Formats: sequence, C-alpha cells, structure tokens
Amino acid sequence: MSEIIEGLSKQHKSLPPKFFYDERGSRLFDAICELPEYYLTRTELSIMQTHIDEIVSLVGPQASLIEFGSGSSLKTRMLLQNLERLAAYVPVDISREHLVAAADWLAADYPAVEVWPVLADFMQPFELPNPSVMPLRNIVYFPGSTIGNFSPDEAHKLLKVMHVEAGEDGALLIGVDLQKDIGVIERAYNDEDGVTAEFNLNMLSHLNNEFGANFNLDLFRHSAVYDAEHCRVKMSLISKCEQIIRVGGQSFHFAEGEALITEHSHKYTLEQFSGMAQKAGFVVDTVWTDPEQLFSVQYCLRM
Ligand code: AVJ
Repeated sequence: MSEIIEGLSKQHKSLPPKFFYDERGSRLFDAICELPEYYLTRTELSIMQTHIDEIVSLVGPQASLIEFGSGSSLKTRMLLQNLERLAAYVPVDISREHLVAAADWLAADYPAVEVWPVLADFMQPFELPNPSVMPLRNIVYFPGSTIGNFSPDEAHKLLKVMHVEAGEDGALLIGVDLQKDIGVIERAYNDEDGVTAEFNLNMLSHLNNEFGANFNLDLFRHSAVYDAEHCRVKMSLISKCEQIIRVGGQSFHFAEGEALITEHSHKYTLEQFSGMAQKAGFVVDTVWTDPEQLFSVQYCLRM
C-alpha cells in the first residue's frame, strides 16, 4: 500500500509494473506474448532454440541454474531439458504464490532436477540453497528482457546482486531487447487487438480489487510511446478528465491529460549493455541475436 501512496503522491505519478500481475494480468501478459506485434518472446525463444547446443556447452555439466523470477516459460523448460546433469534449479521470487506454482509444475515435469525455490527480493543479495550434489558453477538466468523494466541505476544494482550470486567462475545468461526502428517498438506496445491496452488498464482493476481504490477504467486511456532520449518505452495511463481518486484513505487529483506511468521498458544497443555488464563485473562472452537483430541473448562471465 505504501508504494501505491508514494507513487501517486509524486509530481509525475507512477506505479511499479509489478502491480500489472494479478491473475487476469498474468493471463493478459501471456496473450501479449502471442501477439504478432510483440516480437520479444518469440524472437528470444527462437534464438535459444537455434543456439541451445552452444549454450549447453558453454554452461557445462552440473551447474546450478538460478533464475531471477520464477520461470515457467518455455525458455526455462528448454534449459531444464537440455543442460547436462543440473545440480539444481533455483527460482527466486518475492511472490510465494508464483514461486510455489512454478516450482511444483517444473518439479513434476523434470523429476531428475532438484528444484530449490528461494523466497526473496532479488534486489538484495540472498542465500543460496545447498543441493545434494555440489554445483560446479552458478548460472544466473534472467530472460524476457525484464532487465528493461529497471532504470540504468537499478539495473546496475541488480547486475551487482547477480554478480554476487554467480560467485566464483559463475556466469549470467540474460535476454536483452535491442534498440531498433521506433515504429517496430511502438507497435509492440500498441497492438491492433488492444490486448496491451487491456493489460495496462488492468492495473487499475487490480488496485480496486486488492487495495480498495476507486479508479473508473473508462476514465483512463492506454498510452505507450518511445522516448528516444532515454532509450525506453514509456507506458502510461492518461486521465481523460479532471478527477479525484481515493485509495488508502487518501485522495489524489488527476488533471485532464495527466499521465500515470505504469512501466518503462529500456532498449539497449549491444555496446550499451556490454558497458553496463562490465561496470557490474561481467564480461560479455557470447551474444546471439536473430537475423533482424531485434533481440539478444547474452552469455556473460563473472570477472
Ligand atoms: C515483461 C517487462 C519484458 O517490457 O516488454 C509487455 C512487459 N509490457 N507489454 C516488456 C510488457 C507491455 C515486458 N517485460
């Protein structure tokens, strides 16, 4: 609740993207991943499919795979399926619900892999479990260009935590969306069917249902524009009129046309990302991209 009050009290109102993901929000996000305009998911998956053998040989046998976030995605499955004699799969998530669901599901499908869920906020270093087989190295996995949700400062902090968790001889396998034609990016966040608009507006339903807010969804509209100066998509909800919203015993005034920022999605050049990785103590070892250079999967070694 305090995060909501804080975000709505700012001069430029904003709320953290994690408030997208109630049950309906998670379903809408899955639908986004299937959209023809949303190139990210399918491109990342195809890059992984094309290069899985090389990924497997770089990681080597008996690694511990530490996913930041609880993965139930096809990409995670591909790794569990293919990596040699994994010592453990360690999903790290702040949501007990997500963590337990993903861990149970994967444990059932990959009985040979020890699943060790960790309930933690991965912005801070956390303790790793002790699997029954000693891992030869730790591989931090962060797919989906989720790194794009973080400001450069936060992303740096997060990469430093990953550096700690990767440990001696560890590595980072990360999906990073790339800078490209602005039209292609903006279409990915403004799909024909309006699924992204629904996903964005659903944050307000979530706040109504879970936190007793009184947003009227008809009085806000979806907006997603690329901010070239900051190399990021700014997704927001624009108030269609002057209005007062109540939540947590407080009132918040919206002017007509005022924006509530719901998400930033940063896009990187290969050079920018490699500079950021280096600052956090990683060296980019191998970069895989698709033929159009839309997206990248990067294997970074801990220095
Ligand atoms: C899950 C953060 C990678 O930024 O593209 C999709 C979320 N937002 N459509 C992204 C999202 C709108 C997505 N990430």
